[in-house]
Amino acid sequence: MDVQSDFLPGGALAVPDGDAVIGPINRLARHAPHVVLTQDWHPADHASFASRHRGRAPFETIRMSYGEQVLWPDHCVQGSPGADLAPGLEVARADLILRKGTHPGVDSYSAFLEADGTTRTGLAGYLRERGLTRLVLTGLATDFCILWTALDARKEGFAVTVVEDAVRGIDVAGSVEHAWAAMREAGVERIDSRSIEA
Ligand code: VGL
Ligand code: ZN
Repeated sequence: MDVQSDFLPGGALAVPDGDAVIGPINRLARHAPHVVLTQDWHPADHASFASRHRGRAPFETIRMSYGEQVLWPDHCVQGSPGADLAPGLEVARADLILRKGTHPGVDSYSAFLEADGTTRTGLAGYLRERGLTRLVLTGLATDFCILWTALDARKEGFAVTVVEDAVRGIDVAGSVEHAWAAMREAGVERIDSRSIEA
């Protein structure tokens, strides 16, 4: 999920230690029967950008029509270098690259469902049509994209495992700890990549 330059150290919305996920992800992907990559892919005027809200700063929270929204630095703008998949990420094996967050007025951490709670990305249908039932989630960020995707996947009836050494979090006000608790409660399995690398 979202292993893109803007989320790596030096990027616009750098996740601490974010580049540490690349090695484990590449190793896991070599053994995975199917690989799906996601890309956060915002228009330049995306509503999640603090720069679009007068007097607001990144990491503040505002109310949007669909609920609470954390405001972010401008990041992962469509076609910009920061939106590129990370150099070093082995992408050749991917069956699908899914882009999300493309609607100007709505954020989308989840790869299944946008933050309005109704607009679907089509991923659930894609996975079902291919007969896939078990998801192993890796990438960035634990407390946003991974969390929301894991919870939505559980609601859709998929078995979900998050690989703890192949994810890293942003951590806004304890959000990483909250994310692990919410995922555990939803029946998400948490493992270390070494336990599934044959
Ligand atoms: C994400 C914050 C803003 C993520 C995306 O992919 O976790 N986080 N946009
Ligand atoms: Zn984003």
